[in-house]
Amino acid sequence: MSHTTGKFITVEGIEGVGKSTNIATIRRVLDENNIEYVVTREPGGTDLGEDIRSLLLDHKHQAMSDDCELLLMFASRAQHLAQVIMPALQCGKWVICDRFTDATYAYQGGGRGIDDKRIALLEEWVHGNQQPDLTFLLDTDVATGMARVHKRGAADRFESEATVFFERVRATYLARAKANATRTVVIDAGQALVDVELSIRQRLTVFLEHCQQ
Ligand code: Z5A
Repeated sequence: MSHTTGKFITVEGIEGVGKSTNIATIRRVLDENNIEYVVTREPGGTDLGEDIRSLLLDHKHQAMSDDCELLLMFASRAQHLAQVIMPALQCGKWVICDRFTDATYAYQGGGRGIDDKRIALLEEWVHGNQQPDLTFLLDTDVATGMARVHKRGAADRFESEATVFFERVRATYLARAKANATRTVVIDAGQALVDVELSIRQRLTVFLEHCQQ
């Protein structure tokens, strides 16, 4: 989102890769650099978006069609952009967002099989060419991610998908990272947490130096 003063950082990956855990590292680095930021997530991030999130994750809605799921993701995103993301960036704050449109390509595109062209239409409608400035894709094998999540307890509607679904999601994320290499940093999230944190810190420091030039 280059016309704004704040920077937009997204964190992506399959479930259990450590997105929430590692957002704490990003926060620490921004705090050390006296940068004001907001932390938010998708689906969600607003009262309305959190209600949409509940619909999306609830097992009650097993019959939800793939198109309905896709449209709800973008409905939540439209509200999030209008109410949280754009106002923050426009007043110079940075935004750290747990998932954004890369997740839609990965889950609704790769996972569910919706054609990328249809997702691109909604992307263009909802946020045009306004893209994250920096994306951390935390990547590890599906078994590792799932084992971490399953320790936590009851699975939601997405977490109950089969391994093959998450294999497709992961492959789509990696393909998108290659196609968007200027903004995407792939981090090996299978490493010990201390090493993941170090990798993120190093890459974010490089990004900060670049922003100050
Ligand atoms: N979704 C979608 O389909 N389309 C879209 O466009 C968007 C989203 C935006 C909700 O997302 C669902 O929405 C998501 C995709 C879909 N469903 N799935 N699956 P979410 O981000 O809220 O849900 P999630 O991916 O399940 O998040 P999560 O379970 O909270 O995972 P996480 O944030 O990546 O992991 P974590 O909570 O930081 O860590 C999990 C555990 O692993 C925790 O105990 C950590 O201490 C541990 N951990 C983390 N890193 C390590 C390392 N390196 N070593 C050992 N242990 C670790």
